[in-house]
Amino acid sequence: MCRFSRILKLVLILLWGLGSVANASSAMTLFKKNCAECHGEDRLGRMGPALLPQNLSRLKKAQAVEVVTHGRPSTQMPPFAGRLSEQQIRSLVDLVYTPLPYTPTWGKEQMAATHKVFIPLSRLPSKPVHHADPMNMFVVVELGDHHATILDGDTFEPLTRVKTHFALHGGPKYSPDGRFVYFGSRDGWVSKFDMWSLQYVAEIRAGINTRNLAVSGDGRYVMVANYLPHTLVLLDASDLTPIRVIPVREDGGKESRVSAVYDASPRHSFVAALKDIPEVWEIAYGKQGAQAGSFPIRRIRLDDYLDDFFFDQSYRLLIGAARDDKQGQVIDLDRGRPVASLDLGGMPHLGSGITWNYRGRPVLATPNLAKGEISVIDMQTWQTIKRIKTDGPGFFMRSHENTPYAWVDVFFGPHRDEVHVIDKRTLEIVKTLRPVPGKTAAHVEFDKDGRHALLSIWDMDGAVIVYDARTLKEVKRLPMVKPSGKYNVHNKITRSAGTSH
Ligand code: DHE
Repeated sequence: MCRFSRILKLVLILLWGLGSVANASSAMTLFKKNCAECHGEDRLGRMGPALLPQNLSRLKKAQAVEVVTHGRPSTQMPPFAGRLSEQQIRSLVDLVYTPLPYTPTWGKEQMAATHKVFIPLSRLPSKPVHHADPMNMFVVVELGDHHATILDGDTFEPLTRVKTHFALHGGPKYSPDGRFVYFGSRDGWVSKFDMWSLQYVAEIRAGINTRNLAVSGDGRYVMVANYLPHTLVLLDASDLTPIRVIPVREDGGKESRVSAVYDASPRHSFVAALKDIPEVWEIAYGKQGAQAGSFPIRRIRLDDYLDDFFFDQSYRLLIGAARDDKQGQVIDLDRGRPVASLDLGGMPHLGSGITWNYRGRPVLATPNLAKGEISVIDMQTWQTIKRIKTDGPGFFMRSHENTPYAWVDVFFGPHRDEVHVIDKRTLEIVKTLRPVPGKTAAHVEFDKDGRHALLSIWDMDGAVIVYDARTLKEVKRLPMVKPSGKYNVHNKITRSAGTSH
Protein backbone atom coordinates (compact mmCIF):
# COMPACT_ATOMS: atom_id res chain seq x y z
CA MET A 1 0.00 0.00 0.00
CA CYS A 2 1.42 3.42 -0.94
CA ARG A 3 1.89 6.12 1.69
CA PHE A 4 -1.10 8.13 0.44
CA SER A 5 -3.46 5.11 0.68
CA ARG A 6 -2.23 4.38 4.22
CA ILE A 7 -2.92 7.98 5.28
CA LEU A 8 -6.35 7.86 3.60
CA LYS A 9 -7.16 4.62 5.42
CA LEU A 10 -6.12 6.12 8.76
CA VAL A 11 -8.24 9.22 8.15
CA LEU A 12 -11.24 7.03 7.24
CA ILE A 13 -10.81 4.91 10.40
CA LEU A 14 -10.56 8.08 12.48
CA LEU A 15 -13.69 9.53 10.89
CA TRP A 16 -15.56 6.25 11.38
CA GLY A 17 -14.43 6.19 15.01
CA LEU A 18 -15.56 9.78 15.56
CA GLY A 19 -18.85 8.95 13.84
CA SER A 20 -19.47 5.99 16.17
CA VAL A 21 -18.68 8.10 19.24
CA ALA A 22 -21.04 10.82 17.98
CA ASN A 23 -23.76 8.21 17.29
CA ALA A 24 -23.32 6.68 20.72
CA SER A 25 -23.51 10.06 22.39
CA SER A 26 -26.61 11.10 20.45
CA ALA A 27 -28.21 7.72 21.27
CA MET A 28 -27.40 8.38 24.94
CA THR A 29 -29.05 11.81 24.70
CA LEU A 30 -32.11 10.18 23.12
CA PHE A 31 -32.12 7.51 25.84
CA LYS A 32 -31.95 10.10 28.62
CA LYS A 33 -34.82 12.03 27.09
CA ASN A 34 -37.15 9.16 26.18
CA CYS A 35 -36.26 6.05 28.20
CA ALA A 36 -34.38 6.96 31.39
CA GLU A 37 -37.44 7.87 33.44
CA CYS A 38 -38.68 4.25 33.35
CA HIS A 39 -35.51 2.24 32.70
CA GLY A 40 -33.02 4.40 34.65
CA GLU A 41 -30.29 6.62 33.23
CA ASP A 42 -27.81 3.82 34.06
CA ARG A 43 -30.09 1.27 32.23
CA LEU A 44 -30.34 -0.76 35.45
CA GLY A 45 -34.15 -0.52 35.59
CA ARG A 46 -36.70 1.52 37.54
CA MET A 47 -40.43 1.04 36.88
CA GLY A 48 -39.39 -0.61 33.60
CA PRO A 49 -36.86 -3.45 33.43
CA ALA A 50 -33.06 -3.16 33.16
CA LEU A 51 -31.96 -2.78 29.53
CA LEU A 52 -28.67 -4.62 29.20
CA PRO A 53 -27.54 -7.24 26.66
CA GLN A 54 -27.44 -9.91 29.40
CA ASN A 55 -31.16 -9.29 30.07
CA LEU A 56 -32.20 -9.21 26.42
CA SER A 57 -31.02 -12.63 25.29
CA ARG A 58 -34.57 -13.75 24.41
CA LEU A 59 -35.28 -10.67 22.29
CA LYS A 60 -33.76 -10.39 18.84
CA LYS A 61 -32.67 -6.90 17.77
CA ALA A 62 -35.37 -6.78 15.08
CA GLN A 63 -38.00 -7.57 17.74
CA ALA A 64 -36.57 -4.85 19.96
CA VAL A 65 -37.02 -2.37 17.09
CA GLU A 66 -40.67 -3.51 16.86
CA VAL A 67 -41.15 -3.03 20.62
CA VAL A 68 -39.72 0.51 20.60
CA THR A 69 -41.71 1.37 17.47
CA HIS A 70 -45.07 -0.08 18.47
CA GLY A 71 -44.88 -0.47 22.27
CA ARG A 72 -45.36 -3.69 24.22
CA PRO A 73 -48.85 -4.89 25.09
CA SER A 74 -49.43 -5.53 28.79
CA THR A 75 -46.69 -3.21 29.94
CA GLN A 76 -46.30 0.53 30.35
CA MET A 77 -43.97 0.57 27.28
CA PRO A 78 -45.43 3.17 24.85
CA PRO A 79 -45.00 3.23 21.04
CA PHE A 80 -42.35 5.66 19.76
CA ALA A 81 -43.40 5.58 16.09
CA GLY A 82 -44.13 9.17 15.04
CA ARG A 83 -42.06 10.57 17.92
CA LEU A 84 -38.70 9.13 16.84
CA SER A 85 -37.37 8.38 13.36
CA GLU A 86 -36.48 4.82 12.28
CA GLN A 87 -32.82 5.79 12.50
CA GLN A 88 -33.24 7.12 16.05
CA ILE A 89 -35.07 3.95 17.13
CA ARG A 90 -32.32 1.80 15.65
CA SER A 91 -29.65 3.79 17.48
CA LEU A 92 -31.53 3.34 20.77
CA VAL A 93 -31.73 -0.40 20.17
CA ASP A 94 -27.98 -0.52 19.40
CA LEU A 95 -27.37 1.31 22.65
CA VAL A 96 -29.31 -1.12 24.83
CA TYR A 97 -27.49 -4.08 23.25
CA THR A 98 -24.14 -2.47 24.10
CA PRO A 99 -22.60 -3.83 27.32
CA LEU A 100 -22.00 -1.38 30.15
CA PRO A 101 -18.32 -0.63 30.80
CA TYR A 102 -18.70 -2.51 34.12
CA THR A 103 -20.69 -5.56 35.34
CA PRO A 104 -23.41 -4.56 37.80
CA THR A 105 -23.08 -6.68 40.93
CA TRP A 106 -25.05 -6.84 44.16
CA GLY A 107 -23.63 -9.32 46.64
CA LYS A 108 -23.93 -9.85 50.38
CA GLU A 109 -21.53 -7.01 51.10
CA GLN A 110 -23.57 -4.39 49.22
CA MET A 111 -26.73 -5.77 50.81
CA ALA A 112 -25.29 -5.58 54.30
CA ALA A 113 -24.48 -1.89 53.76
CA THR A 114 -28.19 -1.18 53.19
CA HIS A 115 -29.53 -3.39 55.99
CA LYS A 116 -31.45 -1.60 58.76
CA VAL A 117 -33.28 -3.02 61.76
CA PHE A 118 -35.68 -0.35 63.01
CA ILE A 119 -36.91 -2.22 66.03
CA PRO A 120 -35.80 -5.55 67.50
CA LEU A 121 -38.54 -8.20 67.56
CA SER A 122 -38.19 -8.41 71.37
CA ARG A 123 -39.43 -4.80 71.67
CA LEU A 124 -42.58 -5.28 69.62
CA PRO A 125 -45.90 -5.32 71.53
CA SER A 126 -47.40 -8.69 72.38
CA LYS A 127 -50.84 -7.71 71.08
CA PRO A 128 -52.19 -5.39 68.38
CA VAL A 129 -52.23 -1.65 69.15
CA HIS A 130 -55.52 -1.32 67.19
CA HIS A 131 -58.95 -2.92 67.42
CA ALA A 132 -59.16 -4.34 63.91
CA ASP A 133 -59.51 -8.10 63.40
CA PRO A 134 -55.88 -9.01 62.55
CA MET A 135 -57.16 -11.69 60.15
CA ASN A 136 -59.37 -9.28 58.22
CA MET A 137 -56.93 -6.46 57.58
CA PHE A 138 -55.85 -5.36 54.13
CA VAL A 139 -52.68 -3.85 52.76
CA VAL A 140 -53.51 -1.50 49.88
CA VAL A 141 -50.52 -0.50 47.73
CA GLU A 142 -50.84 3.05 46.45
CA LEU A 143 -48.53 3.13 43.45
CA GLY A 144 -49.21 6.77 42.60
CA ASP A 145 -47.15 8.19 45.45
CA HIS A 146 -45.46 5.02 46.72
CA HIS A 147 -47.42 4.51 49.92
CA ALA A 148 -49.34 1.66 51.52
CA THR A 149 -52.58 2.00 53.45
CA ILE A 150 -53.40 -0.55 56.14
CA LEU A 151 -57.16 -1.02 56.14
CA ASP A 152 -59.56 -2.46 58.71
CA GLY A 153 -61.48 -5.07 56.70
CA ASP A 154 -64.64 -4.82 58.87
CA THR A 155 -65.11 -1.06 59.02
CA PHE A 156 -63.11 -0.22 55.88
CA GLU A 157 -61.41 2.56 57.87
CA PRO A 158 -57.70 3.15 57.20
CA LEU A 159 -55.58 2.37 60.27
CA THR A 160 -52.43 4.02 58.95
CA ARG A 161 -50.75 5.10 55.71
CA VAL A 162 -46.98 4.63 55.36
CA LYS A 163 -44.37 5.53 52.77
CA THR A 164 -42.96 2.57 50.82
CA HIS A 165 -39.90 2.19 48.63
CA PHE A 166 -40.22 3.10 44.94
CA ALA A 167 -42.65 1.01 42.86
CA LEU A 168 -43.68 -1.98 44.92
CA HIS A 169 -44.42 -4.87 42.57
CA GLY A 170 -45.90 -8.33 43.07
CA GLY A 171 -48.11 -9.11 46.01
CA PRO A 172 -46.73 -8.18 49.43
CA LYS A 173 -46.44 -11.48 51.30
CA TYR A 174 -47.57 -12.22 54.87
CA SER A 175 -45.85 -14.31 57.51
CA PRO A 176 -47.83 -17.56 58.04
CA ASP A 177 -49.52 -16.16 61.20
CA GLY A 178 -50.43 -12.95 59.33
CA ARG A 179 -48.62 -10.66 61.77
CA PHE A 180 -45.91 -9.38 59.44
CA VAL A 181 -46.00 -8.31 55.82
CA TYR A 182 -43.00 -8.19 53.47
CA PHE A 183 -42.88 -5.69 50.60
CA GLY A 184 -40.65 -5.97 47.53
CA SER A 185 -39.90 -3.01 45.26
CA ARG A 186 -38.84 -3.06 41.65
CA ASP A 187 -35.53 -1.48 42.66
CA GLY A 188 -34.67 -4.30 45.02
CA TRP A 189 -35.75 -3.14 48.47
CA VAL A 190 -37.37 -5.62 50.84
CA SER A 191 -39.17 -4.22 53.89
CA LYS A 192 -40.75 -6.00 56.83
CA PHE A 193 -43.79 -4.32 58.44
CA ASP A 194 -45.61 -5.24 61.65
CA MET A 195 -49.40 -5.33 61.13
CA TRP A 196 -49.98 -5.24 64.92
CA SER A 197 -47.92 -2.20 65.87
CA LEU A 198 -48.17 -0.60 62.40
CA GLN A 199 -44.45 0.09 61.98
CA TYR A 200 -41.53 -1.04 59.89
CA VAL A 201 -39.28 -3.62 61.51
CA ALA A 202 -36.38 -3.92 59.04
CA GLU A 203 -35.32 -3.35 55.45
CA ILE A 204 -32.55 -4.35 53.06
CA ARG A 205 -31.78 -3.86 49.37
CA ALA A 206 -31.53 -7.41 47.99
CA GLY A 207 -31.14 -6.66 44.29
CA ILE A 208 -30.75 -3.96 41.67
CA ASN A 209 -33.82 -4.82 39.61
CA THR A 210 -36.20 -7.15 41.42
CA ARG A 211 -39.20 -9.19 40.37
CA ASN A 212 -40.97 -10.40 43.51
CA LEU A 213 -40.50 -12.17 46.80
CA ALA A 214 -41.92 -15.15 48.68
CA VAL A 215 -42.14 -16.04 52.38
CA SER A 216 -41.62 -19.65 53.47
CA GLY A 217 -44.53 -21.57 54.96
CA ASP A 218 -42.62 -21.96 58.25
CA GLY A 219 -42.11 -18.17 58.41
CA ARG A 220 -38.33 -18.47 58.65
CA TYR A 221 -37.17 -17.32 55.23
CA VAL A 222 -37.82 -14.73 52.53
CA MET A 223 -36.71 -15.56 48.98
CA VAL A 224 -36.18 -12.67 46.55
CA ALA A 225 -36.26 -13.14 42.77
CA ASN A 226 -34.05 -10.76 40.80
CA TYR A 227 -33.81 -9.63 37.20
CA LEU A 228 -30.48 -8.01 38.00
CA PRO A 229 -28.14 -9.43 39.04
CA HIS A 230 -29.21 -12.92 38.00
CA THR A 231 -29.74 -14.21 41.51
CA LEU A 232 -32.17 -15.57 44.04
CA VAL A 233 -31.50 -14.14 47.49
CA LEU A 234 -32.43 -15.98 50.68
CA LEU A 235 -33.04 -13.74 53.71
CA ASP A 236 -33.67 -14.53 57.34
CA ALA A 237 -37.33 -13.53 57.77
CA SER A 238 -36.83 -12.36 61.34
CA ASP A 239 -34.65 -9.33 60.54
CA LEU A 240 -33.88 -9.70 56.80
CA THR A 241 -30.23 -10.65 57.26
CA PRO A 242 -28.97 -12.20 54.01
CA ILE A 243 -28.32 -15.93 54.33
CA ARG A 244 -27.40 -16.93 50.80
CA VAL A 245 -27.04 -15.45 47.32
CA ILE A 246 -27.86 -18.13 44.76
CA PRO A 247 -26.48 -17.45 41.26
CA VAL A 248 -29.04 -18.37 38.61
CA ARG A 249 -27.20 -20.10 35.82
CA GLU A 250 -27.29 -23.41 34.01
CA ASP A 251 -24.48 -25.93 33.94
CA GLY A 252 -23.10 -24.48 30.72
CA GLY A 253 -22.76 -21.12 32.46
CA LYS A 254 -25.66 -19.28 30.80
CA GLU A 255 -27.33 -16.96 33.30
CA SER A 256 -31.01 -16.13 33.64
CA ARG A 257 -33.39 -13.59 35.09
CA VAL A 258 -35.96 -15.04 37.49
CA SER A 259 -39.56 -14.81 36.24
CA ALA A 260 -41.02 -15.19 39.73
CA VAL A 261 -40.60 -17.13 42.97
CA TYR A 262 -43.45 -18.48 45.10
CA ASP A 263 -43.67 -20.37 48.34
CA ALA A 264 -45.02 -23.91 48.02
CA SER A 265 -45.78 -24.50 51.72
CA PRO A 266 -47.23 -28.02 51.37
CA ARG A 267 -43.94 -29.00 49.68
CA HIS A 268 -41.75 -27.06 52.17
CA SER A 269 -40.03 -25.41 49.27
CA PHE A 270 -39.73 -22.28 47.17
CA VAL A 271 -40.44 -22.72 43.47
CA ALA A 272 -38.89 -20.33 40.94
CA ALA A 273 -39.37 -20.14 37.18
CA LEU A 274 -36.55 -18.81 35.03
CA LYS A 275 -36.94 -16.39 32.17
CA ASP A 276 -33.90 -17.15 30.04
CA ILE A 277 -33.35 -20.86 30.76
CA PRO A 278 -36.20 -23.36 30.28
CA GLU A 279 -36.07 -24.64 33.86
CA VAL A 280 -38.04 -24.56 37.09
CA TRP A 281 -36.06 -24.62 40.32
CA GLU A 282 -37.40 -26.07 43.56
CA ILE A 283 -35.42 -25.00 46.62
CA ALA A 284 -36.16 -27.02 49.77
CA TYR A 285 -36.29 -25.17 53.06
CA GLY A 286 -37.94 -27.90 55.16
CA LYS A 287 -36.07 -30.54 57.14
CA GLN A 288 -34.13 -31.56 54.08
CA GLY A 289 -33.01 -28.03 53.25
CA ALA A 290 -32.82 -25.89 56.33
CA GLN A 291 -31.54 -28.29 58.98
CA ALA A 292 -28.69 -29.24 56.77
CA GLY A 293 -28.33 -25.52 55.97
CA SER A 294 -27.94 -26.54 52.39
CA PHE A 295 -31.18 -25.45 50.69
CA PRO A 296 -30.72 -27.98 47.86
CA ILE A 297 -31.89 -26.95 44.41
CA ARG A 298 -33.84 -29.40 42.27
CA ARG A 299 -33.87 -28.41 38.61
CA ILE A 300 -36.72 -29.42 36.35
CA ARG A 301 -35.98 -29.10 32.64
CA LEU A 302 -38.87 -27.82 30.51
CA ASP A 303 -39.76 -27.56 26.83
CA ASP A 304 -40.11 -23.78 27.02
CA TYR A 305 -39.41 -20.80 29.27
CA LEU A 306 -41.93 -19.72 31.88
CA ASP A 307 -42.80 -16.05 32.24
CA ASP A 308 -45.78 -16.58 34.47
CA PHE A 309 -47.20 -19.42 36.58
CA PHE A 310 -49.33 -20.53 39.50
CA PHE A 311 -50.15 -23.80 41.28
CA ASP A 312 -53.15 -26.04 41.69
CA GLN A 313 -54.47 -26.03 45.27
CA SER A 314 -52.38 -29.10 46.21
CA TYR A 315 -49.18 -27.46 44.92
CA ARG A 316 -48.29 -30.67 43.07
CA LEU A 317 -49.00 -29.14 39.69
CA LEU A 318 -47.46 -25.97 38.35
CA ILE A 319 -49.37 -24.27 35.53
CA GLY A 320 -47.27 -21.85 33.49
CA ALA A 321 -46.71 -20.22 30.11
CA ALA A 322 -44.12 -18.28 28.17
CA ARG A 323 -46.59 -15.57 27.17
CA ASP A 324 -45.41 -15.86 23.57
CA ASP A 325 -48.55 -17.09 21.88
CA LYS A 326 -47.49 -20.72 22.25
CA GLN A 327 -49.04 -23.35 24.51
CA GLY A 328 -49.11 -23.34 28.29
CA GLN A 329 -47.48 -26.15 30.28
CA VAL A 330 -48.59 -28.25 33.25
CA ILE A 331 -45.63 -29.53 35.25
CA ASP A 332 -45.98 -32.30 37.80
CA LEU A 333 -43.55 -31.23 40.52
CA ASP A 334 -43.49 -34.72 42.10
CA ARG A 335 -42.59 -36.41 38.85
CA GLY A 336 -40.37 -33.52 37.79
CA ARG A 337 -41.67 -33.20 34.24
CA PRO A 338 -44.34 -31.59 32.05
CA VAL A 339 -47.50 -33.71 31.95
CA ALA A 340 -49.86 -31.69 29.74
CA SER A 341 -49.95 -28.71 27.46
CA LEU A 342 -52.66 -26.08 27.44
CA ASP A 343 -54.34 -24.35 24.57
CA LEU A 344 -53.40 -20.87 25.78
CA GLY A 345 -52.38 -18.43 23.06
CA GLY A 346 -51.65 -14.72 23.40
CA MET A 347 -50.24 -13.68 26.77
CA PRO A 348 -52.09 -15.59 29.49
CA HIS A 349 -51.63 -13.97 32.90
CA LEU A 350 -51.41 -17.16 34.91
CA GLY A 351 -50.06 -15.35 37.97
CA SER A 352 -53.63 -14.14 38.23
CA GLY A 353 -55.16 -17.55 37.60
CA ILE A 354 -57.81 -18.87 39.99
CA THR A 355 -59.48 -22.25 40.49
CA TRP A 356 -62.94 -23.48 41.56
CA ASN A 357 -65.26 -26.46 41.18
CA TYR A 358 -67.51 -26.31 38.14
CA ARG A 359 -70.14 -29.05 37.87
CA GLY A 360 -68.08 -31.31 40.12
CA ARG A 361 -64.78 -30.81 38.34
CA PRO A 362 -61.87 -28.53 39.21
CA VAL A 363 -61.35 -25.76 36.65
CA LEU A 364 -58.84 -22.99 36.30
CA ALA A 365 -59.45 -19.62 34.72
CA THR A 366 -56.98 -17.04 33.53
CA PRO A 367 -57.19 -13.60 31.93
CA ASN A 368 -55.07 -12.78 28.90
CA LEU A 369 -52.90 -9.67 28.60
CA ALA A 370 -53.22 -9.68 24.81
CA LYS A 371 -56.77 -10.91 24.15
CA GLY A 372 -60.20 -9.99 25.42
CA GLU A 373 -61.02 -13.42 26.78
CA ILE A 374 -60.93 -15.56 29.88
CA SER A 375 -59.87 -19.17 29.28
CA VAL A 376 -61.61 -21.72 31.49
CA ILE A 377 -59.76 -25.06 31.55
CA ASP A 378 -60.81 -28.43 32.95
CA MET A 379 -58.03 -29.49 35.32
CA GLN A 380 -58.62 -33.20 34.76
CA THR A 381 -58.56 -33.30 30.95
CA TRP A 382 -56.68 -29.99 30.51
CA GLN A 383 -59.13 -29.09 27.71
CA THR A 384 -60.37 -25.52 27.36
CA ILE A 385 -64.06 -25.73 28.14
CA LYS A 386 -64.89 -22.10 27.46
CA ARG A 387 -63.42 -18.84 26.24
CA ILE A 388 -65.45 -16.09 27.85
CA LYS A 389 -65.31 -13.03 25.60
CA THR A 390 -64.60 -9.80 27.47
CA ASP A 391 -64.50 -6.16 26.38
CA GLY A 392 -60.67 -6.18 26.25
CA PRO A 393 -57.53 -7.83 27.63
CA GLY A 394 -57.54 -8.13 31.42
CA PHE A 395 -54.85 -8.17 34.10
CA PHE A 396 -56.40 -9.53 37.27
CA MET A 397 -59.05 -12.12 38.12
CA ARG A 398 -60.36 -12.77 41.61
CA SER A 399 -62.98 -14.72 43.51
CA HIS A 400 -63.60 -16.25 46.95
CA GLU A 401 -64.92 -19.59 48.22
CA ASN A 402 -68.07 -17.84 49.56
CA THR A 403 -69.16 -16.09 46.38
CA PRO A 404 -70.59 -17.51 43.16
CA TYR A 405 -68.88 -14.73 41.22
CA ALA A 406 -65.43 -14.15 39.73
CA TRP A 407 -64.43 -10.58 38.92
CA VAL A 408 -62.14 -9.67 36.04
CA ASP A 409 -60.92 -6.28 34.87
CA VAL A 410 -60.58 -4.96 31.32
CA PHE A 411 -57.22 -3.31 31.86
CA PHE A 412 -56.34 -2.40 28.29
CA GLY A 413 -58.18 -0.56 25.54
CA PRO A 414 -61.20 1.71 25.33
CA HIS A 415 -63.14 -0.28 27.97
CA ARG A 416 -60.45 -0.12 30.64
CA ASP A 417 -62.97 1.50 32.98
CA GLU A 418 -65.07 -1.71 33.08
CA VAL A 419 -65.04 -4.76 35.31
CA HIS A 420 -66.94 -7.93 34.40
CA VAL A 421 -68.61 -10.14 36.97
CA ILE A 422 -68.73 -13.78 35.86
CA ASP A 423 -71.03 -16.39 37.37
CA LYS A 424 -68.77 -19.35 38.21
CA ARG A 425 -71.80 -21.70 37.89
CA THR A 426 -72.69 -20.75 34.31
CA LEU A 427 -69.43 -19.23 33.02
CA GLU A 428 -71.44 -16.25 31.77
CA ILE A 429 -70.82 -12.55 32.40
CA VAL A 430 -73.76 -11.50 34.56
CA LYS A 431 -72.88 -7.85 35.11
CA THR A 432 -70.44 -5.25 33.81
CA LEU A 433 -69.62 -2.45 36.25
CA ARG A 434 -68.28 0.92 35.12
CA PRO A 435 -67.62 2.69 38.41
CA VAL A 436 -65.81 5.83 37.12
CA PRO A 437 -66.19 6.39 33.38
CA GLY A 438 -62.82 7.02 31.71
CA LYS A 439 -60.71 5.77 34.63
CA THR A 440 -59.08 2.32 34.73
CA ALA A 441 -60.85 -0.01 37.15
CA ALA A 442 -58.72 -3.01 38.11
CA HIS A 443 -57.70 -5.60 40.67
CA VAL A 444 -60.27 -6.98 43.06
CA GLU A 445 -59.70 -8.60 46.44
CA PHE A 446 -62.34 -9.98 48.80
CA ASP A 447 -62.58 -9.56 52.54
CA LYS A 448 -62.16 -12.54 54.85
CA ASP A 449 -65.71 -13.90 54.52
CA GLY A 450 -66.11 -13.04 50.86
CA ARG A 451 -68.92 -10.61 51.67
CA HIS A 452 -67.26 -7.58 50.13
CA ALA A 453 -65.17 -7.06 47.01
CA LEU A 454 -62.68 -4.19 46.93
CA LEU A 455 -61.88 -2.68 43.52
CA SER A 456 -59.19 -0.12 42.61
CA ILE A 457 -59.62 2.97 40.48
CA TRP A 458 -56.07 3.31 39.07
CA ASP A 459 -55.77 7.06 38.98
CA MET A 460 -53.79 9.70 40.89
CA ASP A 461 -57.23 10.93 41.94
CA GLY A 462 -58.32 7.33 42.46
CA ALA A 463 -60.17 5.25 45.01
CA VAL A 464 -60.78 1.83 46.47
CA ILE A 465 -64.46 1.03 46.01
CA VAL A 466 -66.06 -1.49 48.36
CA TYR A 467 -68.90 -3.53 46.84
CA ASP A 468 -71.41 -5.81 48.47
CA ALA A 469 -70.26 -9.06 46.85
CA ARG A 470 -73.83 -10.44 46.72
CA THR A 471 -75.87 -7.46 45.46
CA LEU A 472 -72.91 -5.96 43.51
CA LYS A 473 -73.88 -2.53 44.93
CA GLU A 474 -71.29 0.01 46.09
CA VAL A 475 -71.11 0.40 49.86
CA LYS A 476 -68.09 2.68 50.36
CA ARG A 477 -65.54 4.69 48.39
CA LEU A 478 -62.13 5.47 49.89
CA PRO A 479 -60.03 8.10 48.09
CA MET A 480 -56.53 6.75 47.28
CA VAL A 481 -53.58 7.67 45.07
CA LYS A 482 -53.51 5.17 42.19
CA PRO A 483 -54.19 2.15 44.37
CA SER A 484 -52.92 -1.01 42.67
CA GLY A 485 -53.20 -4.31 44.58
CA LYS A 486 -55.08 -5.06 47.79
CA TYR A 487 -54.15 -8.01 49.98
CA ASN A 488 -56.35 -9.55 52.67
CA VAL A 489 -54.48 -11.29 55.50
CA HIS A 490 -56.86 -14.25 55.92
CA ASN A 491 -57.31 -14.97 52.20
CA LYS A 492 -53.57 -14.92 51.60
CA ILE A 493 -52.43 -16.99 54.57
CA THR A 494 -55.16 -19.61 54.06
CA ARG A 495 -54.30 -19.74 50.34
CA SER A 496 -57.86 -19.05 49.21
CA ALA A 497 -58.54 -20.57 45.78
CA GLY A 498 -59.94 -17.23 44.61
CA THR A 499 -56.77 -15.20 45.04
CA SER A 500 -53.04 -15.30 44.29
CA HIS A 501 -50.67 -16.79 46.85
FE1 DHE B 1 -47.17 -7.41 37.61
C1 DHE B 1 -47.93 -9.40 40.31
C2 DHE B 1 -45.31 -9.93 36.32
C3 DHE B 1 -46.58 -5.52 34.83
C4 DHE B 1 -49.07 -4.91 38.90
N1 DHE B 1 -46.73 -9.30 38.19
C5 DHE B 1 -47.09 -9.91 39.38
C6 DHE B 1 -46.44 -11.17 39.48
C7 DHE B 1 -45.67 -11.33 38.35
C8 DHE B 1 -45.88 -10.15 37.54
C9 DHE B 1 -44.80 -12.52 37.99
C10 DHE B 1 -46.61 -12.16 40.62
C11 DHE B 1 -45.61 -11.87 41.70
C12 DHE B 1 -46.14 -11.98 43.11
O1 DHE B 1 -47.30 -11.71 43.36
O2 DHE B 1 -45.35 -12.27 43.99
N2 DHE B 1 -46.17 -7.67 35.85
C13 DHE B 1 -45.53 -8.80 35.52
C14 DHE B 1 -45.03 -8.69 34.17
O3 DHE B 1 -44.36 -9.57 33.55
C15 DHE B 1 -45.47 -7.42 33.61
C16 DHE B 1 -46.50 -7.68 32.50
C17 DHE B 1 -44.35 -6.58 32.98
C18 DHE B 1 -43.45 -5.93 33.98
O4 DHE B 1 -43.32 -4.72 33.91
O5 DHE B 1 -42.90 -6.61 34.83
C19 DHE B 1 -46.12 -6.80 34.83
N3 DHE B 1 -47.73 -5.53 36.98
C20 DHE B 1 -47.34 -4.95 35.84
C21 DHE B 1 -47.86 -3.62 35.71
O6 DHE B 1 -47.68 -2.81 34.75
C22 DHE B 1 -48.75 -3.39 36.86
C23 DHE B 1 -50.20 -3.33 36.37
C24 DHE B 1 -48.42 -2.10 37.62
C25 DHE B 1 -47.13 -2.17 38.38
O7 DHE B 1 -47.20 -2.31 39.60
O8 DHE B 1 -46.08 -2.13 37.74
C26 DHE B 1 -48.51 -4.67 37.67
N4 DHE B 1 -48.31 -7.21 39.27
C27 DHE B 1 -49.01 -6.09 39.61
C28 DHE B 1 -49.72 -6.33 40.87
C29 DHE B 1 -49.40 -7.64 41.26
C30 DHE B 1 -48.50 -8.15 40.25
C31 DHE B 1 -50.65 -5.35 41.56
C32 DHE B 1 -49.90 -8.39 42.49
C33 DHE B 1 -51.21 -9.04 42.17
C34 DHE B 1 -51.78 -9.84 43.30
O9 DHE B 1 -52.94 -9.60 43.62
O10 DHE B 1 -51.12 -10.71 43.83
